[in-house]
Amino acid sequence: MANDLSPDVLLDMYYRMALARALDDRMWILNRQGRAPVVYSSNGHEGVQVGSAFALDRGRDWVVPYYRDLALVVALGMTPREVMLHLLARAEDPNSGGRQMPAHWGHKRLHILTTGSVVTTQMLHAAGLAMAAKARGEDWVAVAYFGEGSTSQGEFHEAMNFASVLKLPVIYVNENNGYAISVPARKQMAVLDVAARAAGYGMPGVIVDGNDPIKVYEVMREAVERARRGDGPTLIEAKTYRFVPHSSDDDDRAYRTREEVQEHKKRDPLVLFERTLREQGILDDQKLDALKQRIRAEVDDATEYAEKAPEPDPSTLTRHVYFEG
Ligand SMILES: Cc1ncc(C[n+]2csc(CCOP(=O)(O)OP(=O)(O)O)c2C)c(N)n1
Ligand SMILES: [Mg+2]
Repeated sequence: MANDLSPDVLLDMYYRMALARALDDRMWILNRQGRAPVVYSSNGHEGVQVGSAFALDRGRDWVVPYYRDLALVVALGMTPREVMLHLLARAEDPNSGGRQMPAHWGHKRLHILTTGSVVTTQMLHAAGLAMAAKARGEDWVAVAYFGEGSTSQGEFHEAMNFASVLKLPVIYVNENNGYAISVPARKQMAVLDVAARAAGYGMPGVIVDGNDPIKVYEVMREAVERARRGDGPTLIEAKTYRFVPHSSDDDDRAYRTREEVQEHKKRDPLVLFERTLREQGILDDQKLDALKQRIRAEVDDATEYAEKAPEPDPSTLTRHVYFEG
């Protein structure tokens, strides 16, 4: 399968993966300094998130992320300032005006549907969006992202079933990192692959190397085309790994060895992609240095901007909670 990605687009992909990693690193520092309440990372998942986003018509297709999806929202166009405004719950945060807890993404202009804390409900929300596209006769698609732990929950099965029965233009992207917080996948599912579950609903289930953004882009492209054609949903399982604890409140030493983490780091999507781009002559030391400097400046600017930004006015506390004539 050939991809149609130009060198500029490939560089942009790399930039967004690296930017998300740098934002994530900064968020952990802010948390450890007591300046940010909690962090949920995309660290390790950048390949699946950015690769799949680039196969979408960004800004037109609708995306329903989950808390792990920082690199995804960056790929969809969320700026570093917007990310930091959200982390620090500032009034100007486009995600929720500082109302939702960190990593509860949502951006009207970018067509990112607001995130709920109850995992897997986003799969039904995406099915609902896809029903709307179909009812209106419009050719945009909906996408939901979720972890493998979430596939043991009822909503996964309800969403998959009706998406398939109704042939909805929806793509389900599973980010399989092998753990639901401390629970390894083998303790909560009796099959090895999430993709195997697709057969039970009569839709294609595709396994892809989530650490390779190009491979993810290719399978996602095919799933998007299938959905736009009216041929129905696809389940994509991207095998990946998270390199950091579940959140800044978790200690992963309690359930996985350092050796295991180190072993997976050999397949860090950012490092692998850098190598690929160097081999193709798209990236060299000079370009990489310039990119790193640009990212550093953007992360610094975003941090400073968000820290100085005003908090929401307490008198607006109940906005969006109760009806306001
Ligand atoms: C219905 C529900 N049950 C439990 C939780 C608590 N919880 C938050 S994240 C999580 C683990 C989800 O794991 P997975 O789906 O594999 O995603 P990952 O974090 O590994 O990307 C759990 C149990 C929740 N938010 N909602
Ligand atoms: Mg998981």
